[in-house]
Amino acid sequence: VLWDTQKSCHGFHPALQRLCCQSLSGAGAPRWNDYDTPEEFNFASDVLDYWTQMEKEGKRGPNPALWWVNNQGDEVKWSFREMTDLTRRAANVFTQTCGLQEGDNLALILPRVPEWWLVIVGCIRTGIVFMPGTTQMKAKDILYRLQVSKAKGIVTTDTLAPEVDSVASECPALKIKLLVSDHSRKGWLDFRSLIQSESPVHTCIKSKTLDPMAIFFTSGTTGFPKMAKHSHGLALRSFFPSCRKLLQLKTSDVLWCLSDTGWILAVAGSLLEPWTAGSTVFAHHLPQFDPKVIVQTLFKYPITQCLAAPSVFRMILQQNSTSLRFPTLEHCCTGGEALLPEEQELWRRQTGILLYQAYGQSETGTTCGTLRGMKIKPGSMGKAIPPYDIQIIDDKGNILPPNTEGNIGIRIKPTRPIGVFMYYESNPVKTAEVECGDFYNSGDRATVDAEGYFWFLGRADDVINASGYRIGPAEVENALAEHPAVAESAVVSSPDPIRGEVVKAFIVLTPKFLSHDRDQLTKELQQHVKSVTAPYKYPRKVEFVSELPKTITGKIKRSELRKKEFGQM
Ligand code: BCO
Repeated sequence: VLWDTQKSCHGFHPALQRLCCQSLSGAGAPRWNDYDTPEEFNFASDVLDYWTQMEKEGKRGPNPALWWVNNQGDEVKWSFREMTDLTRRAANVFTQTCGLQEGDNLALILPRVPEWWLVIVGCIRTGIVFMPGTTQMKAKDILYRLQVSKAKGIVTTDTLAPEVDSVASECPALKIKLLVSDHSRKGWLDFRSLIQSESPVHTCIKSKTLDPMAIFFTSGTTGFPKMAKHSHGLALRSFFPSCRKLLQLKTSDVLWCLSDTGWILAVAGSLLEPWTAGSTVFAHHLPQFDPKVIVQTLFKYPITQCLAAPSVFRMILQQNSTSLRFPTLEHCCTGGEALLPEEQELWRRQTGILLYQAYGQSETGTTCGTLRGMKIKPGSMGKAIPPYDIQIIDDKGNILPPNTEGNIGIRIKPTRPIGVFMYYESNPVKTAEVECGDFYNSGDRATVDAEGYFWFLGRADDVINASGYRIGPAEVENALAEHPAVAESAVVSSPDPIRGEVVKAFIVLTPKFLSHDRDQLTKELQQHVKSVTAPYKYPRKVEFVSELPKTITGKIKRSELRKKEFGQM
């Protein structure tokens, strides 16, 4: 069932109206085709404003579109009508006040504050390409992003505004700085007061489905993060019946997605998926992650669905809470890193709720999953979600038989499916590198069984997946290299019972530091990495070595170190 509270497709452009009507025309009638792509699609006008219309017509219940709380007792509840009003104002702030235009890039570095939703939908209304980033970023990370994307604008809070100001002179394209704060700051526009004063009248652009909508930065083995550019098709994909089967959200559902606001999982789980279904998005703004507060929140609020990385569920289980029988929670879904069968079983025993796995990347959104109600095979990330054709491929793009280890490939030829990224912005070389025959090569290793269930094995390259964060070793090695104690370093993944994997640094010390206390030095180097780059990348394990394993050409053999960590040597 596409909509659960009504049977009208009123408000959609003709292409979608046709598709919706097909899906609603009763049993036996052709279902909405996962493979049919309307030429035009815009999430703001076709989805958000649709629910506003439903609210006006009394065809949607009184539950809010956004329910936001923080740990100081503040609460925001916005209906879809208010979301439409506020996001139209945001659109006017961007185009009228700031002079930004369709196709311009806007960096969005906000914690979980209500304005995060206003900025994203405001961008979608205007065709401005939003680029979310984690608030853990430091000046250097921000500088890189602003320079490589030639962003015309940035939206952030007063915590990060000084970091932005410290690098802004090196970013000639940056014209607009918008501050989300109760205070003002010189050189910055006050987003909150502009929202109040701007007009709520705005005409949404008629975006083509394949026009650009967002850029997500994603780490690789070498160099700095790449810019995976997505079209409006990413939002349309949440609309596909196949995709909606993953969570099977209803308008009465309250979905809490705990992913950091810098990642694609947050855009999908805290915005696209729930609002496509007309559900309530729940958000709790915590300055620091605290599993105790997560448990209290699941008891206190009528949350029906929860979406988070496996590390979050592990940390909740570690709490030794007297009870994890949450009164309203019905469905849990996890993705972003591997999950062990015993963890899934423990969650079921403690909560009485199954933990469903999904799989995706910044390049692809959710591509694979155990759909709600589908048989769970513990440890498996489920089956391909149409229209994605996922196969296990070799390095030439040949499809491998079941139960054979290979790369996870998503078919992109002859047709690139909706939802897969367009390309790495300004990087045709990297874009070409991930094309492998008819497939996009994810770089993740897995097998598929005879029933089509996928089993994740690990990365094919040196990328580290620590508690759901994708970390490039070079990013950490570069940060370490800035410290005078480090002659050279090699950064690899290491197993961890809570975070799945953590960053481990093998360090060769400079002669001056050889006699220093190792524990003290470890702490100092960890603190150093936290201070020069986003702290989630810091090496939680450090080992001092006299030399690093190298090839005859002098290249560090990270794979050798990694294998040792995982007991494979
Ligand atoms: O553990 P430590 O205390 O030593 O260090 C932590 C933080 O305390 C610290 N930190 C954070 N902000 C800081 C700071 N230090 C200095 N200044 C700041 N501003 O740095 C360390 C950060 O590590 P963390 O974020 O992993 O730690 P935390 O707080 O324990 O959080 C745990 C998780 C599980 C909540 C967190 O790791 C997380 O959110 N993981 C999930 C990430 C995610 O959403 N991934 C999905 C990506 S999208 C995708 O995969 C595609 C799927 C379709």
